[in-house]
Amino acid sequence: MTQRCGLVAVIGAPNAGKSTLVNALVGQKVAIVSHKAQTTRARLMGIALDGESQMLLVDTPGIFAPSRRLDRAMVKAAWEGAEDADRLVLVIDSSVKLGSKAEQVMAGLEGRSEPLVLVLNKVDLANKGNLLGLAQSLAGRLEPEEIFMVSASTGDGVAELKHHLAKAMPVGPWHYPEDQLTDATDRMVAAELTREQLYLQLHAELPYAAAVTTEKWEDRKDGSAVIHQQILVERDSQKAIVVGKGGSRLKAIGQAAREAIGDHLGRKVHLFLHVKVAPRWGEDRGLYEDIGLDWAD
Ligand SMILES: Nc1nc2c(ncn2[C@@H]2O[C@H](COP(=O)(O)OP(=O)(O)OP(=O)(O)O)[C@@H](O)[C@H]2O)c(=O)[nH]1
Ligand SMILES: [Mg+2]
Repeated sequence: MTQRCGLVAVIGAPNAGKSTLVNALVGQKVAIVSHKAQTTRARLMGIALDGESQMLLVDTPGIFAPSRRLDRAMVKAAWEGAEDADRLVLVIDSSVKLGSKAEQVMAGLEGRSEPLVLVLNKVDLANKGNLLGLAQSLAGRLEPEEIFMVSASTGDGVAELKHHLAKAMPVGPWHYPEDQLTDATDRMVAAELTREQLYLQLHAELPYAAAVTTEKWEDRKDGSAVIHQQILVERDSQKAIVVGKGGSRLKAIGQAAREAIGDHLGRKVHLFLHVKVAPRWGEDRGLYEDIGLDWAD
């Protein structure tokens, strides 16, 4: 059997469904997903197999106009993740009008030499007439090698996309064992799964002001894991919201995160969350490393 292995960069505006698509291609949840824009922060790789091909799928943060240092680091991670990819997959949310953010990403693609695959996502929500119009206008503009209409949520069209990418990968040995699904460590995935709950359970801007790190991890003889995580927020008032009345919100976040981490690890988890006010966590160099981002000047 001739093995193939290559890098596929998944790029697009915030909320287009990049992480959902990476999970669908991998066949298991490796990247966190929420209805809020800018959920993904660091570059994360999902590893998908199809026949003799191993595809290293780089899930990137949605690319947008950066203001904070954290935002700059996210944009940097997104474009660096796309460097030297064997294929660029541009994900467009076909259920909404093309916005300025999608335009920005397309402008950033100009002059790039990597072959482009266009994915019109969320077809389950899209109007069929608009979809064809969108496909036509983007085909003329971007000249992709192929266009796929998919629903990353329902899985519609995902297998066809996967076969196409698999065939496009260069011949070469697999880089990872066949049962490995991501390059992220369990500590990182565990912190991400807790952060996902902040996005799902807290309103408005709060999740953007928060970070999660795994502080301590102990594997017990009985097979369970004892995990201590810190939730960093910028202000006392935010801490009060995360903790909730009588600790109720933090308890709900902890319960859902514990289940998600347990599912990911396939064993029992004891999760301890601690909320800490760190007004300048966004300027803490060490923390960037913890969450998998390079420092941006
Ligand atoms: N109906 C529908 N919803 C989808 C589809 N794909 C993604 N979504 C939803 O769209 C929202 C954003 O999905 P994500 O995968 O987090 O999007 P993203 O592009 O990774 O976003 P950022 O990480 O913020 O850049 C979530 O609520 C998903 O459940 C789809 O095909 N159909
Ligand atoms: Mg994402």
